[in-house]
Order: sequence, then C-alpha cells, then structure tokens
Amino acid sequence: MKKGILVLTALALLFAALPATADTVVLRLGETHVADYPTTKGNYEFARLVEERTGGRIKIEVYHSSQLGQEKAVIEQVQFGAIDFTRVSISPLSAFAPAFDALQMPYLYSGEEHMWKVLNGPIGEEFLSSLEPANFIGLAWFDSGARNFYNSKKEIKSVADLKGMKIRVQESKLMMGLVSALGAVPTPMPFGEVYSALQTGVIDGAENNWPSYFSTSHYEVAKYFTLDGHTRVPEILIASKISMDRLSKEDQEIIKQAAKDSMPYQIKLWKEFEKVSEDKVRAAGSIITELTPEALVEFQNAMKPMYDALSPELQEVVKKIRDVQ
Ligand code: GTR
Repeated sequence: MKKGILVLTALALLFAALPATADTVVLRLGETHVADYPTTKGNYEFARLVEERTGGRIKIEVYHSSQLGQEKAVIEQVQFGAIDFTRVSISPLSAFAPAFDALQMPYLYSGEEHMWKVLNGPIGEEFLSSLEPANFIGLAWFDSGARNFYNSKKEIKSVADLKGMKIRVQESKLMMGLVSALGAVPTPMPFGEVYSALQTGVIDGAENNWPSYFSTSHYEVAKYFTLDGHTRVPEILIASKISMDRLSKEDQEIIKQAAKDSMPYQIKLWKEFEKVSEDKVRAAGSIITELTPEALVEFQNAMKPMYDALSPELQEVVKKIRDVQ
C-alpha cells in the first residue's frame, strides 16, 4: 500500500515537472511595468505571434508588474536561464554588457528619428548580437521616449537648481555619472521603490519618461517636471541564451522574427500613451518647466565630460552613431 502511494506521488511529481503536453513548451517573460503599459502590451504581442507561428507549441507567459523580480535581478536570472525572456531598459543591462553605455549617452541623438535609424540599422543589429557572450540573445528594440528630471521640491530651470538634490537613478553607473555631472546626488534604487522614497523624502526626485512618470503615480508625490530630455534610452527584448539553445533552430528563428514584428505595435502604442500620460499629469496639476535654449545648452555642456571619460572603443561607437543622419 505504502509503496503504491510512493509510486503515485513520484508519478505526480514527474508530471508536474513536465510541460502541459510533451511537445508544448511554456516559457516565461519578466516585465517591470503594469499590464496595460505599452511595453507590456508589446510583450503580449510578441507572445501572441510566437504562439500563432508555432501552432501553439511555444507559449510565452508574460509576468508583468515585477512579479518575477525587479529589473536587475530579472536580468541576472535570464543570464542563468531561470527566466527565459525579459524586456528591460538598456541602463541596467549595461552592468552586464558595458558597451551599451554608448547607446544611451546624454543628448546623443538629434531626435527620435535619428535613434530609430541607428537601432534599425547595422549598429542596432551589432548591439543585439553583441549580447551572446554574456549569455543573452538580443531580440528587438522598443520605444521609451526621452527621460526628464522631476522632483518634489521646486522647479528646475537650470543646472544650478539641481545642485545637491538627491535624485534616484536606475542601477547603472552611467546614470550615476550623469546625475553627478549635474551637481546632484545620485541614489540608485529599483523602480518599484521610487514612489515611497519620494513620498517619505528619502530622495528629492527621479528621472523618467512621461509614461513612467504617470503610470507609477510618481506625479502625485513629485509634481515638478522639467523637460530637459537628457537621454533617450531604448528598451530591449532579450532572451536567455540557455533557454534559446534548448529550442530548434527553426523555433529560434520564429522567436527572433516575432520579436522584430512586435516592434511597430509597441511603438504605435507608445506614441499614443506618451500623449495620454502628458495630458493626464498636466491635468492633475504637475508643474511642467520648459528649459530656455540657454539653459538647455548648460545641461548639454555639463555632460560633455562624460564623453571624454568613455573608453576609446566606445568613443568610436559614439562617433559612428553621430554619423548616422
Ligand atoms: C522605465 C523603463 C523601465 C525601468 C524604469 C526605471 O522607463 O521602461 O524598464 O528601467 O524606467 O527607471 O527603473
């Protein structure tokens, strides 16, 4: 009798560890944003295309709202194959692939068109494939607009106004350097902790794009928003090389193509949501400061030393990016 129960338990455990049917594969994707954020919807589109194109053999479950952990921790797990995919900002990814700093330098792009030309051209492709030695497969780029400073204390109209302010940054050396270059005090912390840090005064401010400022409700606790547009930091969809290596070459190709094909959808939703977010935070009473042309030049000049501090290799990449026009 006892033996029978043991055998049954062993069988139950065995089946629990197997996918739903022998040839169905279920993969997991970690996302920091909430379910209806454009980026999360881009992930859903990617998952839908993969499922459709594999006739349901490969299912990708999207875990939004940091259910699988905060951005940096998720990247680590993707590297070890514990999570199969993630969509992240390239800022925290730079800790794993330092060359990505070259793609997110302050005031690097003349505008969004320039950035897309770079990402959709040979430079973007090279960056996607450069991730393999770090055990990632770069799949596609998503839009993330431009980042701006916001805070709970006062209007920022010049670089001098930022002096000594405690500004939250992503867990990224480059972002720490950027905030320091402006005379403020960088405070790295995970995205999910920023609201309460602003509310309790642990930090004075943070920086992000319109959609993140709105969807996290940071605007409720930090109403001064300055349109300085210091960086354009692309989002990237990556896969674990370990997970991808377990699939056939054909399925790997389907996944790569599906990721690329989900880009226009995300970019369209992004544009729409950028506008909605801006309108909502303006209506909610945020104070939006536009920089004068002189003040903007001051911001740009303050960040020039960051370019000099780049390695000669990355300076070369920056030059190539600038040459794409
Ligand atoms: C957002 C980005 C997130 C996360 C966040 C942050 O713009 O989409 O992936 O990096 O910024 O500031 O932590």
